[in-house]
Amino acid sequence: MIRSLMALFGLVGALCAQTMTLQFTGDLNNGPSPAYIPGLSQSADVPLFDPALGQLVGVKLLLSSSVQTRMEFENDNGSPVDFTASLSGTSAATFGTLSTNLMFQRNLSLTAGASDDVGGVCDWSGIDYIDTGLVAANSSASTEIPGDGGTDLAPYIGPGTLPVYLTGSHDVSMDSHGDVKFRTSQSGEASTYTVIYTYVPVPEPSGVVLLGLSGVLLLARRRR
Ligand SMILES: [Ca+2]
Repeated sequence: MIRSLMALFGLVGALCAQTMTLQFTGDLNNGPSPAYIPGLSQSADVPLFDPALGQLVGVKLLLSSSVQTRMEFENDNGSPVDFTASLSGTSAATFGTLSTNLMFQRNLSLTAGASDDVGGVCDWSGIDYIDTGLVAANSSASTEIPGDGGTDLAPYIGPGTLPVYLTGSHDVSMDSHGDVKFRTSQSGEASTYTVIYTYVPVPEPSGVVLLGLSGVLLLARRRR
C-alpha cells in the first residue's frame, strides 16, 4: 500500500515538475559567421511560444558578442615612444520586455621605434611601425523572466513572431602622442542571440494512461 502510494506520488511529481526547453538562436550579421559589421543594428524574428505545447514558465535571452579591429601605428618622432592603444565597444539585445547590455575594453601597451622615414614620408613599415593584427574583445550576458506563467509572460505567447533587436558599436583610441599616426581596418561587431522558452508540457497520452492505471491499481489494493 505504502509502496503504491509512493509510486503514485512519484509519478505525479514527475509529470508535474518536469519542464522542457525550446531554443532559438541566430547570428545577426550580413555575412559568413562571424561577420564583423561597424555599427551593428539588426533584428530577427523569433517564433512566439506555442501554447499548445504547454504552460510557459520562463523566458531567457542570451547575448554573446565580440568586437574586433586591426590597428597600425607609425612613429614620426626621432625618438622611440611608449603608448597605450584601446579597443572599446558596446553591444545590446532586446526581446520583448527583456534587454541586456555588454561593454568591451581591451588595452594594448605598445612601443614604436624611432622614425626611419625619409623626408618625413610615412611609409607604414620599419622599426617605427606596429601592426597589431586582429585584436578582439569578447563578452556574453543573459537576462530572464523566471515567471509563474502570469501576465509578464503574455507577450511571448501566441502565434506569430517577436523581433529580437541587436545593436553594437566600437571605438579605437590611443593616449595622446601627436607624433604617432594610426589607422584601423577589419573593424566591427558581431553578435549571437539565443532565446530559451522553459515550459511545463501538457501530459502526453501515455503519461495520462499510466497515471490512470496507477490510480486504478491503488483503488484495487485499497478495496482488498
Ligand atoms: Ca617607417
